[in-house]
Amino acid sequence: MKRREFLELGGAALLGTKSGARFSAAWQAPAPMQMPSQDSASGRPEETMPADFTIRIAPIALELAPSRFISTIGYNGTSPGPVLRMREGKPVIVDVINETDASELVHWHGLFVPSDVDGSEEEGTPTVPPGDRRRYRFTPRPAGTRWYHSHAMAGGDLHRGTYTGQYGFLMIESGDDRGQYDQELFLALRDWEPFFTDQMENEAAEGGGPGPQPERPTMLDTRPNGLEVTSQLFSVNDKALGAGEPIRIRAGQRVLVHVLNASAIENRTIALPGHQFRVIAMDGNTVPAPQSVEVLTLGPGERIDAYVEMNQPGVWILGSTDDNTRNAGLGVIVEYENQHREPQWVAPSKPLWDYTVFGAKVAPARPDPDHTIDMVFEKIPSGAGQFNLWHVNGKPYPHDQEFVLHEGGRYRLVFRNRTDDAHPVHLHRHLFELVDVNGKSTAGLMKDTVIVPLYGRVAADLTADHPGLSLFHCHIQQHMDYGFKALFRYA
Ligand SMILES: [Cu+2]
Repeated sequence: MKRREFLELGGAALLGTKSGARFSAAWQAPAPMQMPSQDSASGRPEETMPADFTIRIAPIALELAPSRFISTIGYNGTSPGPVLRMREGKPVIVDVINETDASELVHWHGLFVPSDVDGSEEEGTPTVPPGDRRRYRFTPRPAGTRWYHSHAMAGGDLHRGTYTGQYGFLMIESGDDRGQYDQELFLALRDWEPFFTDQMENEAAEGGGPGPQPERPTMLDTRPNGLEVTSQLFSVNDKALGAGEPIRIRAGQRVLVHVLNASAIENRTIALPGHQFRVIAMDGNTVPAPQSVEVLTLGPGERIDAYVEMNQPGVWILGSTDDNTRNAGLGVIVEYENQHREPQWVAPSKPLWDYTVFGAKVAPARPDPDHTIDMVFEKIPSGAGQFNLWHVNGKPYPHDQEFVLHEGGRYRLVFRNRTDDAHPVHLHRHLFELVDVNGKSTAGLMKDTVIVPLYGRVAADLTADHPGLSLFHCHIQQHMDYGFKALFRYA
């Protein structure tokens, strides 16, 4: 779903002019505030119970670049919203206030929480009506880099759901996170002002390269393509490349970066010339074999935690490996102390991403799955002016009684992508363990979202240990809204 028809946005012009905006690493959780609630589960009068966190959903103007404001919806007046820090196992109360004119939902992505607070209407979570508020209580777990975001359907309205600025990092701390680093950075990759297009290009630039394509059909669907969504304006956090303050570092520092692809639209690959990322966790879960790599690829919804050893003094661009995307804003300047020169970009020599290099080197004694669940993804090209449709196993949502889990059972999910696009698929309320990626076996990589390469196949094992409805979907908003989702239920 790549489009190369970029407007002359003036990415180079964005470089060099610096506004006085803060770098966003200093976000803090909002101060608790008091408010009434209809909830009475605690046995205490709710009116006297302050919330631990309050999320106010309201329109904002975001200054992505000097004098370039976009209109969107944010959390607590900003986008990304505040970094929420919760303690694993310590119950929290979160008040969500909806000051928009449409129903909203806040999804806690990567958490094991009950369906009725997970933030998915499909699972039965009540929405927050316009002008109203709702109190959520849950026990945050597991520890790691999670995030929270709107789970509203957008359909043809590109000012809803994950197209807006409604998202933020949610850090769940285990209490023994003894990180050894000098700086901690939160980097969210974003696109803005999405629009419809019927122009398709191949995936190579964003990490969905050709590969073995085990699911490529012998007969390709040649019906005329329909509309999809793209963008020509990007940022890291709330600033386009060059528009915000640089990340300031000193030689010799070790920096912990938390990267989130908060896009509604596309997978991204980023690099920092002269440096490597030592990947220690994916989707917030420690990887068995940390490795140093030149690029990071993340589908919408995915997170990566990595250390960067700052040992190449200079001024660099940390940004998308795709020139058009980077020049249109997807990057941030990294400036070493006492270095004053034009920011440098150097294309990486090995821009390939492979989940399996972080897997266990010795295959563990993994219990065999009790059942295998095949999930075949297909695109229905809809022709001029219509939205493409998406099917799972030849059917639209919700698949009724097709995906039924028995508590305690072990399941192997086999994602078979018979489309010409790489899809970041997400399962709510569970983690799965990658078993096989396009024929490469692996172990020990626990994830909640995984990119299934174009015409590719990924297998992942799941223990059914979180009863309740669980939504499975592609994290590309338009794909989800037009059929690429399914409900898992428990028997
Ligand atoms: Cu998709």
